[in-house]
Amino acid sequence: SILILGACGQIGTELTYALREKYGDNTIIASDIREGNESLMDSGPFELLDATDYNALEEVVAYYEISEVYLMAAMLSATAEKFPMRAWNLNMNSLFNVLNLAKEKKIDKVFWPSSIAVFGSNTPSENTPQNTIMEPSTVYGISKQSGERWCNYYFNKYGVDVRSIRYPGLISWKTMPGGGTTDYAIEIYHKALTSKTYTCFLEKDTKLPMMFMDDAIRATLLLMESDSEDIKIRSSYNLAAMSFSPEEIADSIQSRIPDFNITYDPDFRQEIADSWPNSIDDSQARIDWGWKSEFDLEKTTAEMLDNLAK
Ligand code: VAH
Repeated sequence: SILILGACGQIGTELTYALREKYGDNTIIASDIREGNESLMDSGPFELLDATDYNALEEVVAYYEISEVYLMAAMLSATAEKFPMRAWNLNMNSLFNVLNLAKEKKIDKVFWPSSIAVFGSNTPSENTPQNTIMEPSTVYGISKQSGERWCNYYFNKYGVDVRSIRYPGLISWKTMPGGGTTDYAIEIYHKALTSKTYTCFLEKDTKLPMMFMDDAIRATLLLMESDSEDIKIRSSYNLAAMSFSPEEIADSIQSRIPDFNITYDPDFRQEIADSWPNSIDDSQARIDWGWKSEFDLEKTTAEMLDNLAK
């Protein structure tokens, strides 16, 4: 069976739903440091679990005969800047726990999310290549870059089947966002429907790589179901769908809600966003395991407004 760590998070929640849909509710064990929303808690087995506690993790893996782990527990970019050592501890020790379980052959396969946050201000910012300069300037980015190096090491040294994707900013409606710099692209839809106005914490021309959650979940399952020998990258794959600025997402909302308006009041997250690329080259993922995005900004706005309006 499959264990999801951080199952109550933005990606974890949707991965849990998708995996339960595909493989059956009782083969997917959701876990997190806290309980999740009702529909998650009602949809199958759940364990309260601290991903940094190796012994507790080992017990759950043995009890449920886990063969695959999706490690979705982490502290994201904005929050990590406020608590650097807590972020490093959570992001890295949870990864070491899962990689070591795989090294000890207690599990067979690992998914671990990286991020466009591994890139820094001197990385080529347009169509950022799979292999390029990476000098991340955020705690979160440093933890993701280091995590990628460890994944690659465990694959090369111990044959651990760990697979990873550098997610862009993810847009979803099933959960509230938590501590990300790209969260403005979620909050803006909620505000468009409730108060028809949004004060954006990034400048209007801050272009960032983004993706609708359905694309991200489909990519994750596609990667995890691919043959191991097709996976040439064991650090983490670039993945892309679209790039837009706050001004552009506001325009796409105004085309459906004409009287929606946006103002800009940048905060500390501007500096984080400025260090990240504008767009990503994901040709290696397309070649190695047939990736192709399906949601552009217009489709994303339609999905977000339709589902949030219900
Ligand atoms: C964050 N949503 O903002 C995450 C993601 C690329 C952004 O890593 O920290």
